Amino acid sequence: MALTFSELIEQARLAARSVVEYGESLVSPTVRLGITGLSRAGKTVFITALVHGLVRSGRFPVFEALSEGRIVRARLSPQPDDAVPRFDYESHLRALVADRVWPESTRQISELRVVIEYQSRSGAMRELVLDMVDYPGEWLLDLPLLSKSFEAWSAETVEMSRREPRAPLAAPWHAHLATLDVASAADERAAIEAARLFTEYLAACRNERYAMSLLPPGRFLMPGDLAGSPALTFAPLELAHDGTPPAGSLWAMMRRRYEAYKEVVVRPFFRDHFARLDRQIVLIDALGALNAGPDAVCDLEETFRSLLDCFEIGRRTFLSALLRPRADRILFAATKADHLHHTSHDRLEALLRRIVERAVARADVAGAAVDVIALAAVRATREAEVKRDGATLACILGVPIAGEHLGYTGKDPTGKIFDGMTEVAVFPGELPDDPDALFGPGIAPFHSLTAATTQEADFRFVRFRPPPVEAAGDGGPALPHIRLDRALQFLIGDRLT
Ligand SMILES: Nc1nc2c(ncn2[C@@H]2O[C@H](COP(=O)(O)OP(=O)(O)O)[C@@H](O)[C@H]2O)c(=O)[nH]1
Ligand SMILES: [Mg+2]
Repeated sequence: MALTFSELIEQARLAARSVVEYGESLVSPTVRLGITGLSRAGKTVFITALVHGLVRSGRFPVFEALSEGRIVRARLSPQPDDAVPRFDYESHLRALVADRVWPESTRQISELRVVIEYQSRSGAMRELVLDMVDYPGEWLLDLPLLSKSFEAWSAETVEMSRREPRAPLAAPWHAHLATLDVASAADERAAIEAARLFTEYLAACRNERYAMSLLPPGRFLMPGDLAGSPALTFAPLELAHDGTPPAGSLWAMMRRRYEAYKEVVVRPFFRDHFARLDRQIVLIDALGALNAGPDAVCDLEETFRSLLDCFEIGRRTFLSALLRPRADRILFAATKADHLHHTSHDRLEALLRRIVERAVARADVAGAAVDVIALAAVRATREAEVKRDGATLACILGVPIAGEHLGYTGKDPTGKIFDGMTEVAVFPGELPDDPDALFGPGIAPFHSLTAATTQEADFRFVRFRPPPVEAAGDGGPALPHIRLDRALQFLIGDRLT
């Protein structure tokens, strides 16, 4: 791929910064860990629980440096980038522990630095600086746009919106699209209306009933500080052919704004954040997709392919210019595993592995170690066996959030509404032994809660309140979790030996 002049400048800049950061990392070894995932995947909860566990020495038996007693202390420290908001650890922790509510959702990038003082295996005292960068997965999924023309993106987006289950959700936008003459004079009102209807279509796909994942451009759903800006006032067009738009036409305007979006939004994100990450964890709410149904699970698979493309783009385009290889470990994590009985945790992991493996087979992530895990950063449930009609069901116990119900009330008038105080036992369903049972043409799709009544659905996932905090020996209160220590070991364990 030939590089343009501005791309060459950018590579030079990246390389220069890389040299500076490399020099700094010799003085104090640093790991920049990216934490990403679509909105509500569990990023905020993950970082809060991870930092809490490090700072207060949580129960992390699989995290070797801690279980071997080599971590002397972990402390928060001022972050390196002044222009990035700080991750509000203290408020999030207070919500979880003191109020037993989930932290408020954030819609921005943020950063937090933890310094880990430890003893190396050889006995020397050392420090590892861990910089955590929390950024929306929606922004990551924009990276493939960098190498896509407006015309190609339009064709692809319109085509996808004509497929089930997206088509009915796209109807109002399609109706408007049909009235547009792409060669006519550029009209700001038409652009605003098209962008509004297109954004509404994306938001409808994202709604938990459908839980679609692959919905670029990411800033349309996660605008950050760009809401209302002209760089976001565009939409795909129905174009008969490739080629050059007539000067002054609607087509020309939309194309210019699409290119502006890439220049002012996507490229700086890539350069200032993504290209600097050493390690990456991608959080996925696979249970949300299961709740929504087979279409959402298939969509998740396509999303993975796109995600891995992003990592590939990162490597192919910039690797040569960098001193040290970036993102040499990538962990895909299915979150909220506490919604399942432990008998299904391995199956959830197998399901994720199955999705990721197909995507890895197509992407070139050579040089990066990729793994998958099913975890719960904060475990909100306990387990219990419940006898019903002579059978024993593997259930979970927890306090559902006030207002939660099993099944959508419209379809299930008997669906009970929870009060937020009472502990209940729920049979969440069992994941199949063979993940293939959930995929593919010719395979009977499973019944989702969205489409079926509570009794018919194969899976029932309700949201629980955070757990009461257990008192731990000396390190203060510890938050229960599932496999958080394994994630930590994979992500930074090798840097603490
Ligand atoms: N039971 C349980 N729920 C979780 C966990 N992590 C996240 N959640 C739920 O998912 C929601 C979104 O999590 P959050 O961390 O804010 O997602 P973000 O948008 O990716 O930062 C929370 O409000 C919780 O309801 C977990 O470990 N266990
Ligand atoms: Mg968040």
